[in-house]
Amino acid sequence: MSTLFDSIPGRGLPHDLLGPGTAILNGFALGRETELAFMIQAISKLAPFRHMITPGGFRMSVALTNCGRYGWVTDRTGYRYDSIDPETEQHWPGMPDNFLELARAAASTAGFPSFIPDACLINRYEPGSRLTLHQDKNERDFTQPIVSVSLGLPATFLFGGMERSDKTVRVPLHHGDVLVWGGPARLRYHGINPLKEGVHPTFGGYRYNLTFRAAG
Ligand code: MD6
Ligand code: FE
Repeated sequence: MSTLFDSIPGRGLPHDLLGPGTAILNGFALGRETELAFMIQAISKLAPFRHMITPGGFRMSVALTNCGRYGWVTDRTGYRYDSIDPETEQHWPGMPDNFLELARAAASTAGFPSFIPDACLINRYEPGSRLTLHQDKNERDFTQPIVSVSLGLPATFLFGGMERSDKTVRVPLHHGDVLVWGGPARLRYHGINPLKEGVHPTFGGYRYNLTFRAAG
């Protein structure tokens, strides 16, 4: 299918645009938004979106929930993966088949054919929400990539290096884009600039991000 973005330089170049171990699959999740929206809604009824507290005592501007065997959580004691939702004291909702299939297909396309995620962190951004530069390093096995699906409003992703102070490149992420990174890129710093106001036809005034990991 040809899209508006075919004519924009830099879009549609999946591999290594951001360096070794990364792939931007523009529009990879398009066509699945209705089922993805439905599942996010169903998950959030069992495990509501909430603003967690960082170890430093700050309330995150991003609201989050999880599905799968493990969920990423933060509180005053630190960041970790936990099979129990601290708010409901129940297991996280299971990972829907369509989530798993999407993540595996994207990983495979990017050169990681044996990815089996056991955790899916679901971030919800409202205008002004941001994610400061961080590394994803609470997972047990860094040979496994991370698959990140962007839905709803667009955002600017900041992609840095192995040190927090390294310079960053800005990567526009649109609805349906899937970012895969692993290998030499796995521990690069990254973040999301404050979300701009907008309205998306399926996701309204929000951006959702699904990040799939092999955590446990
Ligand atoms: C986001 N993503 O896109 C935040 N982490 O909302 C992440 O922090 C992230 O997109 C690791 C790998 C891919 C990501
Ligand atoms: Fe991250």
